[in-house]
Amino acid sequence: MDEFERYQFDLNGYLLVKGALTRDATSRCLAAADIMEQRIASTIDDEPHFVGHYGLRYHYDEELGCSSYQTNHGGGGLQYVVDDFLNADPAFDAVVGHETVMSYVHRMIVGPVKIISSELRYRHRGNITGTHMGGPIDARNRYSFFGRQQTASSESRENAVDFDLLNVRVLYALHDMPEENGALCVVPGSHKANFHSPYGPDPLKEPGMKVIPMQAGDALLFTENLRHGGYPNTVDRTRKTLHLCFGPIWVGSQSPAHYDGVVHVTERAWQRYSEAQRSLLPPPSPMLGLGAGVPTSNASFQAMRRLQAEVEELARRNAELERRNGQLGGAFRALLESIAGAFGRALRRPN
Ligand SMILES: O=C(O)CCC(=O)C(=O)O
Repeated sequence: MDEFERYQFDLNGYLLVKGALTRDATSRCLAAADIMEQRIASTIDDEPHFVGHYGLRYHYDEELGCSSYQTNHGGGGLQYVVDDFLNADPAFDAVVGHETVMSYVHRMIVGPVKIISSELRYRHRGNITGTHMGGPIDARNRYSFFGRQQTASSESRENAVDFDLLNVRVLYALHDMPEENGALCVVPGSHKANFHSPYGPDPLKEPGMKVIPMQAGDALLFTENLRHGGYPNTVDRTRKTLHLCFGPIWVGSQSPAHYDGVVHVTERAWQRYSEAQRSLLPPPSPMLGLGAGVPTSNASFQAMRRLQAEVEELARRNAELERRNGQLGGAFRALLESIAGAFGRALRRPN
């Protein structure tokens, strides 16, 4: 990140890195996304499913190691979001520890970083991503400019950085993405706004909204604090993009599939990764994020279901006991009152 980029990133809240991913890596990722598309579309309503953060209904595909949901923020067209897509195909390994992007990420986050979410998005004709973020938001997404260079206590002074972000989002364009193909849009500078936007979620209704057309292989980095959304896709081509979030190593998952937990890495993907790539991800584990119980197999899914049913039953019994407790308390109070009354009357009775 040179001084021009640093200035622009601080000023606007985003940075467009042209041609970040090689042509070859980009077309391999696009081919993988194309192959997955039909499978995602035809299974998204299937079992097993679980409910993630924000109440999103996910279908877990054990073979791909991905969890998907569909959404429609408006505009009519559908959007499929595939969480943990990195597991699905070796082509995506190119964005795990991608050198060009990591060199920027390391200038924006203090200390060791990791991937806190990975999403493959398919946005169909008519789809809009509602505008969100911007203004005074919680620390996990807030833009923090330290004001003078700082180092992580466990690292050398060479790694001094100006920014102190907990969430840097990187969007890779897998094909050329002009405005009409549903390009990402942002309100430059909104990461420093002191008020929430009163304009609502329709990106077409917000003055100051800037659409960022991209070409295949470009990477757009932005602070999650930046107000952003997806412009309407008005053409037949489905827009396909890869989205990664990076944070300090101690930050929880940003993905609604395992919010505040850890991202899901399959054994197969882990075996493909180099040591440098592994340092950006947690080791494989059953997909039991803290935010939602996510199965890794039908057997564990059934076990999870049983546990959930048990918890629900215990909660029901607890509520019943509390109700009875309340009744008993009432009866006991009534008894005490009647004893006190009888006692009082006895005392007042003339001898
Ligand atoms: O790609 C889009 O349309 C919106 C993406 C987005 O909201 C995000 O990556 O946070």
